[in-house]
Amino acid sequence: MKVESITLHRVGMPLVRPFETSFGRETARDVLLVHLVSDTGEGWGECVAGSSPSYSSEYVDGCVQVIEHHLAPLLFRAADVSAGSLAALFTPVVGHRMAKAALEAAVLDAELRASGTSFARYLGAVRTEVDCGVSVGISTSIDDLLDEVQGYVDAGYRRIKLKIKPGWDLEPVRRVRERIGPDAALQVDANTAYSRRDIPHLGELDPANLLLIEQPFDEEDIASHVALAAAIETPVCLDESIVSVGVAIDAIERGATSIVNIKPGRVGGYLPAVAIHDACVERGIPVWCGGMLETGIGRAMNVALAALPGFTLPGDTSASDRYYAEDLTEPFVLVDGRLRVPDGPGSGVTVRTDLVRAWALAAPVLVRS
Ligand code: SMG
Ligand code: MG
Repeated sequence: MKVESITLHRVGMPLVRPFETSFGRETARDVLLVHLVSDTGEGWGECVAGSSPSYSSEYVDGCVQVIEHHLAPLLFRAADVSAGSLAALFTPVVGHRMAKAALEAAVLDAELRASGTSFARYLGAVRTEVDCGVSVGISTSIDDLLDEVQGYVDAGYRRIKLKIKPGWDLEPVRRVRERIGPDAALQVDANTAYSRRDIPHLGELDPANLLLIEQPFDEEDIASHVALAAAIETPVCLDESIVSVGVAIDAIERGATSIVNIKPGRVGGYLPAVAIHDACVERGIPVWCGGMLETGIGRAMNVALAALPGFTLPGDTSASDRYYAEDLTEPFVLVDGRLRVPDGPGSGVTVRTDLVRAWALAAPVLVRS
């Protein structure tokens, strides 16, 4: 395809309840959307970067800059753009994977809509619905946490993930385990809040019989994760550290991670995500699909990815109403703890441009060749 224009929309999505992690508290999702128009049609992509560089070094203002001034010009200059050609096309820009992933999603959506193919079919999905988990933020009290968890259990979620940080770990985990019973799937996510000297403390989570502990240490500190994995029974799962297939293979071969969280936005797109999936399957490493509070646009694509064969654990692919009273597309609804994989062309969902306009945080930025 020949890319004709890219419009960047910045939308403020009110959250149904605040979401708190070890690095901060969000009450709204400041989301960047990419609308791409080409000679064969149009496509939408969603950027997972946050409004500040706290989960990752990338953030929304930076993504707008790098897309407008560095990545979009590469797309306009190319005579023929396809999703498969983007890795090579984008090599002049180092890093900025979340910005690249947002463009890749829009290119893929346009390309697949034009050919009448769904994301699921294109990526290699083997399921028509996926098991869903839910990520539960740090709460104001253990009683409030137990109420929130009970609500998700009642809604049918097949796995609970608790956000933890120093001072909010052993006791909340013990109480939730007591509440949901010994067989319910439970895991924790520290978002890099601990350091190597906390290894004995994290070992005290072992009696909770968790599915995994996600990213306790700094994203660049693979060695401490190797030490942790050797010291505790709970499987260690990397999230922030896994930015490429090369890092994934390195972390697996060094014993830092025995399960991998795959987030397309963090690794530069759906094609790199599939490459990591394939590398994990080859090495017998289970994967699951992470979440970044996506609107229906990113959620549709994540659900398609989560239908690949190596995604054997429930992902953070919750229903729309986990975060949003109204979604930017038709809502994703949990049925028996699962979401249906969209099967229409492209992402298979329709963007509600009235809401994109109504919730705009800034004037759209139109970039053209
Ligand atoms: O989409 O349900 C979701 C979010 C799941 O916990 C979640 N994501 O580290 O895995 C993670 C966090 C990062 C999001 S904070 C912006
Ligand atoms: Mg995580």
